Amino acid sequence: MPSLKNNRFLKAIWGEPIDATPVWVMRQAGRYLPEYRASRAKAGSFMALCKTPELACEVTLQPLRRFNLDASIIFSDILTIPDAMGLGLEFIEGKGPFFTNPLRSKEDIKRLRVPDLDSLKYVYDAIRLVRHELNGSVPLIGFCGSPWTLAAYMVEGQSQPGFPKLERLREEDPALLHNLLDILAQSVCAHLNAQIEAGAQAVMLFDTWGGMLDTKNYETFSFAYVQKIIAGLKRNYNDNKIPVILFTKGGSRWLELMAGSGCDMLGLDWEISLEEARARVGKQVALQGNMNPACLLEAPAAIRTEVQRVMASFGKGSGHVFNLGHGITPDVPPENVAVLVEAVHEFSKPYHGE
Ligand code: 1CP
Repeated sequence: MPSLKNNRFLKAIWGEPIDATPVWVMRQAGRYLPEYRASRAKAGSFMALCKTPELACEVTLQPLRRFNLDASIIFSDILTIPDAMGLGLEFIEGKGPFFTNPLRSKEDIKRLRVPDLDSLKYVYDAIRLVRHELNGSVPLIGFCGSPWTLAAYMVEGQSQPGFPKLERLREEDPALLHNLLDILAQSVCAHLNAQIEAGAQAVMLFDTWGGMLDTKNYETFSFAYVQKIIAGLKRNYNDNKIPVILFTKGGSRWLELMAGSGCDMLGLDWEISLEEARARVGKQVALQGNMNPACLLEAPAAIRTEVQRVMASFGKGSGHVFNLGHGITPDVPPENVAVLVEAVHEFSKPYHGE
């Protein structure tokens, strides 16, 4: 294992003894932090923030300066891959991501190629900078979207409830969709491996929209590609074991299947209790999650109670990384994140040791 001053996160994934449960927060660098909003304003746009390694490094470190977090995650976005494929990513205030050149025809899909990794060099440069700045304090997580989730945005052009254009493509031309998913799986695998080479000490796959599928279609259109990606990752790099985290929003129906994907930890939303998840797969993989992000809008006492409930649900021993069940929302007061992080460390002590 790498020599880190705080190694709780990696130890928890490998099921090794720890003194307290590690915690980080999905989207921990984001709009709920005033210093993030200032950096974004300075950059001029979300994409400029992503593509300027010094600024991406700065916003990655912002939550770590405020809170006693046990892991960092590189500031970037899952949609940088489609941007590198030529789809032209933009973010509209209040509307979210959209592509100026979405996939509108068979030819658009047939023309796609695995992007030259040079066009994503800004991500690797940011990772190298963050590793330097962290100086071994906590590990750095790299990430990507799953092929299914990336395809959803690329076909739709933007976020759209139910992703109707993607669903139509899946029903009318599944072979063409498989072409797209295959190119994306190769791209995701290459991008994650390049992040590992640049210094990412764990990698996480976000399958935010996998849960919209039924079981058969999930296996065919999402899981099959996730499995291929995991099989192609550099799991041993420079004598370090690089753990893989798989997060599928709405995926608790498929815990056993996902635990067999080759991943080392499953990220869970709050649909399922950690107790049930641990009973179903606990020996095979570690678990990450799963407090409802809405709890962070409540009073400190309520947050502390909920932290205790989530921790009691997992129970004693290593193998749990505390997190939210989905990203933190922009309306959360930053002080509440401090309450969460301190509560996890404080209340988890009795769950570890003799
Ligand atoms: O306006 C802003 O400043 C942009 C808000 C924002 C942020 C802070 C976006 C736009 N992306 C990000 C960063 C980001 N995105 C991270 C950074 C690391 C961290 O601190 O955790 C990560 C891991 C992501 C991943 C991401 N982007 C996902 C998967 C995770 C999830 O939340 O489900 C998805 C689906 C996206 C797409 C995306 N990018 C941004 C938004 C608002 C969205 C979601 C759009 C939608 O609702 O469909």
